[in-house]
Amino acid sequence: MIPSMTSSFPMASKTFLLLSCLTILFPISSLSSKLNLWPQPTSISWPTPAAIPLSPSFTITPNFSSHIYLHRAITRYTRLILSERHRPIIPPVVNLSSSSLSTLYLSISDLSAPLQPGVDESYHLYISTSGASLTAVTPWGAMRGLETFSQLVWGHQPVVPIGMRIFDKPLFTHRGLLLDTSRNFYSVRSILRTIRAMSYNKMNVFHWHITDSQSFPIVLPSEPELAAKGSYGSSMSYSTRDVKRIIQYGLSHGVRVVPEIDMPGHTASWAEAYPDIVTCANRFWAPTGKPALAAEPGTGELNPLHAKTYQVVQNVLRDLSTLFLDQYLHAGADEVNTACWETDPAVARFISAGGTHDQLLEKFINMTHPYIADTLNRTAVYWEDVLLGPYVKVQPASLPTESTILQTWNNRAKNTKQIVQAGYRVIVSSSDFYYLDCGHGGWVGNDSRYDVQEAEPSNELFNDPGGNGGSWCAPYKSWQRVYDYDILHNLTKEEAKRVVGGEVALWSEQADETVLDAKLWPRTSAAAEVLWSGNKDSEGRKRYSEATDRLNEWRYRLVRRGIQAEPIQPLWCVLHPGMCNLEQ
Ligand code: CP6
Repeated sequence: MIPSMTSSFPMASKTFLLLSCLTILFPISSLSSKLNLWPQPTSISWPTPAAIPLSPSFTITPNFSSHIYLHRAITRYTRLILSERHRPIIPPVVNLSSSSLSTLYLSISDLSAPLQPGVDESYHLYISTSGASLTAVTPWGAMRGLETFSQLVWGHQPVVPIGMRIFDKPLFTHRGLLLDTSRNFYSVRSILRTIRAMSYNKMNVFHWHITDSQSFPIVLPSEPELAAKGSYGSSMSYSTRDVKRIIQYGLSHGVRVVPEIDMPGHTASWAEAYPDIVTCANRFWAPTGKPALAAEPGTGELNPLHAKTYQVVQNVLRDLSTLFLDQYLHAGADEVNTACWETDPAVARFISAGGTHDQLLEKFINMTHPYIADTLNRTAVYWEDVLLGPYVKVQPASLPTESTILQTWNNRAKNTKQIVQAGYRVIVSSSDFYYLDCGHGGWVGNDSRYDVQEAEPSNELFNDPGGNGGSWCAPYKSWQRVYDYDILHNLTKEEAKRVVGGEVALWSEQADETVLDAKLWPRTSAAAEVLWSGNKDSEGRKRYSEATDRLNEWRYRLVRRGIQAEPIQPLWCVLHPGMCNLEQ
């Protein structure tokens, strides 16, 4: 499973020679005492750079007898630690102790803490000549500490730093990644790999945007027709067994799986099984003169005035809460397109009799939110649109603050502030910084640089039929842009307390598993660090320059761990340390 390091790092031996020379040329202090970790821990001390060989019989010894998920993590990390043989780009120069380290003692005070929002993920790691110890409050904190320990081991004959102490805990409790499995299908294998990569980066929420207008790829026991007719085929849908496997794998990696079934918009795929409850299904609904919401082929929306809609929706939500264990249940509610609703005669009559679009959404939310919150006992997560509009929105009274979390994605100046001031907790996933699918190019209607000779479309929406590429959310979000983003900007300390964290997103109109790893990594690592320990050094300066080298090394480690992360620099930079980093 773990490719040999030479395949991903072909010049390794040459590098080693070169670096050995460099340590002679440069003052030892600037080269010697740094080990690159990602994400950077909150606090780390290593007063005298010294190391100890790792015993080939190294084991991780817990102070408790059984925890199914933590034991899986222990087995996994023991194997990784003994086999990885990481070669730092700048190898630390250390005094090597003659004894060896054979045990990492692991102790946990609250073994029964469930993996849930806000669970304690802190850990304390101390490595000395007399032994190594990892202390955590919960198994999930222990998993974070095991990851850190694995990153501290280096060398062909593996060694570990001694005299090192790390206290670490996350800045934000919600460090997520959204994957859209509706526009294009992703195999279970690629989802598991993504969860594994998330755990390397100490991320803890896999937001699974399961369904959308284009396909309905989850088999639900009470509504099997939705997937039977609405998926891309039986080989492209997730069975109950698949779902359980993904959730169990998440638990073994300290990653919660939050399901999203988007509704009432983004539901054309439901019409394959239930044409009568979906309006304007399978139309490319892009009304001229209006910003077109959800304007993709396969637009479609649940009809809020049809009683059967709520039977189906309740079955779907109930099945979802039975399958998924997490406290959060995401019910979408983004981009409701009023023109699509109005294609239905009953809706048109309601509007011409003086009813409003807001009332239609309110009816839908009032019929579903209490079901999620009171009957199923879940915290409902919705996209910000449901409260802020701009086209359709509900009154705050329909969204109790204690059972609702809102997720931002538009970049209106004050959206996050408005939401927290209204008393809601918020997850930030600004499309200007955190949307990883963006930047494919595509034709941009009135930009002459992209002019084509004939039939230039007048409406830019038609320039990229099918997707969000092109002008929608360009440019490509570089890792630096992701890293730079401050999700708390403009908030007071009090307001900031309601920000539970952030999520990067891979919408998949123009992505599938052939490009998955390179689209996610290492850009998601940039967000992972910001959400774990921030983007500033101890003096409050943004750590761009330092982070560049550290992320470069981290990317090589990800590749060697089987994650096809894209390069951030030419290999030349690895062979010429310091040359690619202007601030060094
Ligand atoms: N699908 C769904 C999408 C988007 C959203 N919801 C989206 C909108 C604009 C951009 C990128 C993605 N493709 N269901 C918005 C939350 Cl730029």
